Amino acid sequence: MSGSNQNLRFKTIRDGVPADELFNKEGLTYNDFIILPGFIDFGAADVNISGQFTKKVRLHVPVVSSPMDTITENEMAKSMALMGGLGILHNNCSVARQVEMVKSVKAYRNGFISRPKCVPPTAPISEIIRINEAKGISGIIVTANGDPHGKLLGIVCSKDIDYVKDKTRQVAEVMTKREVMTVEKAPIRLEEAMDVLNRSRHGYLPILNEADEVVYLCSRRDAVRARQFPHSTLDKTGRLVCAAATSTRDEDKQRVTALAAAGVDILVLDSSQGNTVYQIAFIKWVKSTFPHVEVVAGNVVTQDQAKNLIDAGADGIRVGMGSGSICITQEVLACGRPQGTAVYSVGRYCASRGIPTTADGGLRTVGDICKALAIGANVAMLGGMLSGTSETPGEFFFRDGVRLKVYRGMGSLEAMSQGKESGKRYLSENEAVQVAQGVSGHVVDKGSVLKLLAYVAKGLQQSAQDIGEMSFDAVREKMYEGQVLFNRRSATAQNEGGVHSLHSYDKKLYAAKL
Ligand code: CPR
Repeated sequence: MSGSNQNLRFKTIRDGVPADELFNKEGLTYNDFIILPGFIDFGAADVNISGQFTKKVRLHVPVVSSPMDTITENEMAKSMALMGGLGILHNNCSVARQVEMVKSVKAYRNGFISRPKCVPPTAPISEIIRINEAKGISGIIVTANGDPHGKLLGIVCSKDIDYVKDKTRQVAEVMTKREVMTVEKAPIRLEEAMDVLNRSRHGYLPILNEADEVVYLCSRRDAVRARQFPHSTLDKTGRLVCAAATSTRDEDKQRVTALAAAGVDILVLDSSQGNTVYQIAFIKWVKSTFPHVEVVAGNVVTQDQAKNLIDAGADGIRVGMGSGSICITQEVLACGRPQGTAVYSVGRYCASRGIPTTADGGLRTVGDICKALAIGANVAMLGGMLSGTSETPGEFFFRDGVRLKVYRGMGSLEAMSQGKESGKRYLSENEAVQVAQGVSGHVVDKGSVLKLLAYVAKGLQQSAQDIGEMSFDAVREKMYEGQVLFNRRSATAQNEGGVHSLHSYDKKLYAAKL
């Protein structure tokens, strides 16, 4: 439809300014400008909002949760990846704790289980109970030699053994036999296998070779998750993609080695000023030691900073210094950059090098995310917007009848005193005087992040539609061509853009039937 309307889409009367004119004069942030609408000849549902986070990983919903200890632990990381975004596990904790979180994300949803738990037919029922309890697995396959890739004889599920009193009996006596099981032959695509499971009433689907030996196993639990969340961010084997933060000191090499062994896919180097010798050396070390692990480097706010990190091998660049809602960096250190200008400037440079950019910090509304994506970011990183959701770490509490949670900056004295990792982000972990770069505060209960992200995704679709493009990749392409135009907003225009002139009102952001 849109192809036939090219001349209607082309702006011949240019009554706004292109991005380079807007940002090259002064430091602006999201509230300072507005995007002018374009021509619509398609539905909002047709808009593809996906965005590249690293060279290899593309997100269906271009949003990641920040590696902060009040935002992203395993619960948040799972929910974000299920919804098609990504959560970055924070590192203000021991290596063991962060590894445990990575394992929990990677184990949450399996595609093909390549080494399924398995017993020989002579194993006693007590062995099944032991595996069930230790691994939380309800069905265990039985092969002739007890090898995960041996000839399939049957499967034992909890229901087969619940009522058997004598737990020394052999599994061969109680298993569901191969002849009555639903199986599929390899090769089969993951979606097909999940489809068979969704239609069958069985808990597991073994995929066999011609000799009836097990190649993979698929589980119903995973098929249900695949159906509920069709756009999840998955690795090649159908597991959730997992990203984790790290600092860049020598001792962090041990952390990274453990994270890589646990299956981490992406490392996010967490520093408020990433243009350092430490970070450059660390990127080179990770890329040569674990070439399959991608590295998002930062934070930076200038093209020159980004160049050094890209030259060192970064697969993605994180942009933002001093724009976070809990941040006092610009006040204390007088260093940073207004976030709109930072995103535009660094985004433009990174695009010329084929490296995706993440706009990190200062995003308060869906509109801010749209603006970040329209002026050069491929993905948005959220802290404050996700704070107070059920999936964030920490407990809710009541104050004056309001349900609240803690949200704090990683350079707040509270975060730095809890773990020395957070001090490293601000290069001050061993100092006698620690200078706070952020605060700790309280935010209201925002409900589940699953609903919030669905709302963000819908909002992004409608925004791109108003701009007149069917994807944010297209919005950026047109923005660089000067075909997306902007206006600077005066303080009164900003006021006009918000709710005004009412005696009182309720600000409800969305209604979600999920
Ligand atoms: P908001 O989404 O809350 O505006 O910003 C979150 C971002 O703020 C984080 O992703 C991180 O880059 C940054 N940040 C976190 N703690 C900070 C402190 Cl103490 N100081 C400055 N920036 C901070």
